[in-house]
Amino acid sequence: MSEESTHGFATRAIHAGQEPDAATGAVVPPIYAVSTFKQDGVGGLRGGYEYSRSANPTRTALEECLASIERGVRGLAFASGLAATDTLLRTVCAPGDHVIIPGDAYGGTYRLFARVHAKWGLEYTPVPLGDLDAVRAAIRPTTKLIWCETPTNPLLGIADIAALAEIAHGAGAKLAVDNTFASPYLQTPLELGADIVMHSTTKYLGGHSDVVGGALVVSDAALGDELAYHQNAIGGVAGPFDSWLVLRGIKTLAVRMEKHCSNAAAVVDLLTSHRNVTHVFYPGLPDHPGHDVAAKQMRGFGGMVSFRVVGGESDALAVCERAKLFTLGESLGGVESLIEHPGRMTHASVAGSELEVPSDLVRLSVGIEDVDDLLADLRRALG
Ligand code: P1T
Repeated sequence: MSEESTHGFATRAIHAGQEPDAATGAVVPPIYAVSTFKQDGVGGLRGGYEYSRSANPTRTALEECLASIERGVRGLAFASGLAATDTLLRTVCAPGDHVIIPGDAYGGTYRLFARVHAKWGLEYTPVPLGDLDAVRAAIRPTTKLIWCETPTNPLLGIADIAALAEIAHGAGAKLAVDNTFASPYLQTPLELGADIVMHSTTKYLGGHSDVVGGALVVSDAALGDELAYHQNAIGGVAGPFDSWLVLRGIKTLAVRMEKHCSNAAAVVDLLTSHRNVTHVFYPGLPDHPGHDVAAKQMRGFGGMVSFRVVGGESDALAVCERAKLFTLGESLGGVESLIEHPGRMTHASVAGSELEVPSDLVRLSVGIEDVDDLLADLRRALG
């Protein structure tokens, strides 16, 4: 075991892949804003770099850090979360194959399966992944992948990663986990038996709402090579500036997640006792159906909270519009708190599908501001 792999999470987040620059001693990896690298004679590469779609030193630093914090052997950084998912699907699936997808998931992920890959012959079945019998029943001889999001976006559903890995492997399939909501600080799916972890690094890993990016991390080197081949062949790579921003964000992930979790717990306390709120979705609540599994596989319950309001869709929209400190906007996982209406915003693309979300639902990304200010803003918004 390398010295680095025995280090704690925060140490790896700050140092993995980030030795001081050999030439200058720069403590932070420089932004290599360059497309091509001088060769010392044909094929004479210095340090393996040839062309920045194939590899770029700033991206390599991020990819090594991602592998370390997710406890994998290979990390790959993409231009967005959806670019990462697309590359994964094109690597492990072919026309005629079948994928099990969650009954609740990010709308754009569903759209990628239903409107893009379905056209190319990839079949999919939405299944509530908390129901393991339903997952077993949905397996077909052609099932190549179980695609899992836990916690789910936006209903904070929980799936048992270890149990799903066992089902997938028993069927000769792979388990991929979208770990965006939890972040590797709270959950490391590869250690629970998953084959692939995917991130929208736009969210907690970047952490400051200033970059769009994606990642894949795997525990099997051969699968890592296949994904890297497709990453280069398809081309949806993270650029050097974006890689640098995500790498900088990761350095503070541990302290940010602690505050996201404690602020979210206070917000959940307020919401559960508020007369205008009919239901609160948060895996930290003891009566959440996935609470025990979440407590087993997560090291905290995260900063995402959803709730339903008494007055239906019009009230949900009004709450979103009255909030001030909670900024009305899509995305999540940044230091600033966000509020949104999934039915009309992030999940508009699942309207009319099995994944449709309730119209009276409001989703919060609880940021790391002073909690009293957040609670006052929510009280005012709820009326
Ligand atoms: O936006 P992008 O970086 O391509 O990532 C897509 C994605 C994948 N998985 C999850 C769980 C996500 O939440 C997202 C993006 N989600 C939003 C933009 C949102 O507001 O929910």
